[in-house]
This record gives sequence, structure tokens and C-alpha cells, in this order.
Amino acid sequence: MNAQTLHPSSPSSSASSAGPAAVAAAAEHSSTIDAEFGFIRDPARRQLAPLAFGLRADSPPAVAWRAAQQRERLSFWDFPSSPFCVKVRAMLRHKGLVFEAVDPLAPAHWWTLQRRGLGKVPALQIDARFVTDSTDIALALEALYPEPALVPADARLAALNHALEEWADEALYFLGLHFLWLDPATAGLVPQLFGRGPLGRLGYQIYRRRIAAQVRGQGTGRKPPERLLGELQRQLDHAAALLQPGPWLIDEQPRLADFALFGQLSFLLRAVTSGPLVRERPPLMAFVKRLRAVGRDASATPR
Ligand SMILES: N[C@@H](CCC(=O)N[C@@H](CS)C(=O)NCC(=O)O)C(=O)O
Repeated sequence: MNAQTLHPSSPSSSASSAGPAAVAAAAEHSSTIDAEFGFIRDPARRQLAPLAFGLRADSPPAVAWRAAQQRERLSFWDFPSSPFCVKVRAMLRHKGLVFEAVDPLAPAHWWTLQRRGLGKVPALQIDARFVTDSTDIALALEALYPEPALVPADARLAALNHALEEWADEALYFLGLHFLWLDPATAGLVPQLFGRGPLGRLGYQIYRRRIAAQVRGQGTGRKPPERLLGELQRQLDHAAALLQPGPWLIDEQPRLADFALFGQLSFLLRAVTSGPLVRERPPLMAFVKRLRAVGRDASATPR
């Protein structure tokens, strides 16, 4: 197997200052990142090795350096197509963290999610601590691994960051749920995710009913479909305008709001009606491409 050896600098150096020279300077702390799976092979951190696959061989040295300094074990309850999981996955990768992805549908993991979590994905276990909700996960990560920062230091920008995150997580998400689950144009596609057998069909019916109740309860589902289409177009125009001149929503680097918008745009791109509306807005597609690069292809959206 192809492997790449990395030489992290001393633990007191800042991650952002770990250029190639600093990285090469501390050969005594060397650890190996497997080129294919991103395992860390440093014997001192062996407990992470078998399961971690948050990094790829093309991770920049500073990212790999941060991962090599990571002491906590991160297990991520990750459902690939969830927009909130796309958001968290991209943030984990942006921060250069190594994590184990856990299948939330496996019975034992599903039960953990009900018992210790909110019954929803994403969830992140940080050593023994179980954190739920993508915003709380982001803030927990930020406290442990402050660089690169998801929240700007400036109070006004920080408030704007949270307001735009909320807009993406709440307003865009319910439109996404409608277009992916309830819009008749997508009806043939979603059941394929569940499998064509009787159990898959039953699972799809039950879950669809649950989604319909959520979308109706929140209010979006009470509006006629034409109105939702107009609303989506308006929201996407706002998103495109917010990204001018870009490259990010509010700052010189991607922040929490950018990851939230990325998750929702990835979700909308999957649906028959909403996908073309995102694709026909160049600032949105340029943004999605930029975040796919930052998040090392963290989106589950097919290209
Ligand atoms: N506000 C939450 C939303 C999480 C959420 O709604 N997750 C959905 C998947 S996209 C879920 O787990 N739904 C299952 C359910 O509601 O039972 C966050 O930011 O994490």
C-alpha cells in the first residue's frame, strides 16, 4: 500500500504556521498517514488507527500535522446524504481532524443515537462525550481545535455568521426536504436509497410520512408547490447575491455559515426540480466547488 510519511513539528507550534520547513524539522515525532485510507500509524496513537479515515493522501502538510496532534478519538454518526452531515464532515476535514464514520442505521448505532442523542444525525462522540446537533458539534470542535476558526473574532461578524447558519439550516432545509422527499418529480428517486425489497419500501413509506409531518408542522408543507418553487428561487437569488463578490459569505475564509450553506446546496442539488435551479446560478456552483475542495470532497452529492 502506498504510504506517505509526515513529520509533525513540536506540539507547541501553531497549526497554521506549520509550513513545509516546520513540518520537516521534527522528524522524531514522525507518524505515517496511509495514502489510501488516511490511517495514522504512529504507535503512540494506535487506538485511532484501524478506524480513522478523515484524511486523504493529498491532505496538505498543515492539515496532516494537525491530525497528528489530535489526542481525542472522534466518532461521527454520519448519514452521507444528510445536509447536516455534509456540513459537519466538511468542517471536520477543514480542521484537519481524523474521525471514524459510524453508520447510524446499524442497529447498535441507531440505538445509541436514540439513547444518548436526539434520535437525529449528525452526532459526534468526542472520547466519552456525545454531542448532537451540527451547531453544537461545530462549537465543541471550535473549543477543542480553534484553528482554522469557524467563528470570526469580530462580534458583529460572529452574529451574522450564526444568523446565516440558522437561515441555511432552517429555511433552506425545509425547502430541500420538500423538493427531495415530497415533490412528485423526485418520487421515483428517493425510494431507490431504501432498496427495492419489501422492507425498503416499508421503510421509505414510514420515513416519507414522518418527513411530510415535519415539513407540514414547520409550515413549509402548507404552501402550494408553485409558491415553494418561487420561494426557493428567491432564496437561491439571495444566496447568490450574498456570495458576491465572494469567495465566502461573510469573511475572508470559510466560516460556520458557509459550511451550513454548503450542506443545504448539496442537498438541493440532489433533487430533480431544485438541482437545476442551483446549477444555473454560477456563484452558487463556484461556491460549492470551492467548499468541496476545502472539505476534501465532503459532499455526498453525485457530480
Ligand atoms: N438542527 C439539527 C437538524 C438535524 C436533522 O434534522 N437531521 C435529520 C437528517 S437530515 C434527521 O436525523 N432526521 C431524522 C428524524 O427526524 O427522525 C442539526 O443541525 O443537526
